[in-house]
Amino acid sequence: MSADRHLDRCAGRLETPRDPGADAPVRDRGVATKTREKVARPPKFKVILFNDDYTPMEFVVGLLEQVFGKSPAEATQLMLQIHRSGLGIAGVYVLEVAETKVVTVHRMAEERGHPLRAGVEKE
Ligand code: TYC
Repeated sequence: MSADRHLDRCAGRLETPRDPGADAPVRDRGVATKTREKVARPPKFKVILFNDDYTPMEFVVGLLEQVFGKSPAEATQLMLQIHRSGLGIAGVYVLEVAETKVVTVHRMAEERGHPLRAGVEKE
């Protein structure tokens, strides 16, 4: 398969476009040009959770389940990894979602009087 056909497949394009005019070469004084839609991949951001000495383990596990969609087993393993190593990645998202997760973590922790901190880092 040619590289172009491969890219078309990856972009989810039909092999035979319904509207042949849309992807057809535009001829301009003998020079054929082809416009190709770019596949936009927005940058992703890690939500980092930091260890501290006071936030209860059960609270962190519950938060990882509720806010980051982890299973109870995943949440427990990740909490222990953060507890032992100092920090861990709770999830990877586009910037707006990552920032919202951090705000949610801080709000939930503050409501309970826990010092838990989270941050965003570009992948
Ligand atoms: N170190 C905390 C404790 O011993 C538990 C903890 C885990 C806190 C992960 C924060 O991100 C954290 N109670």
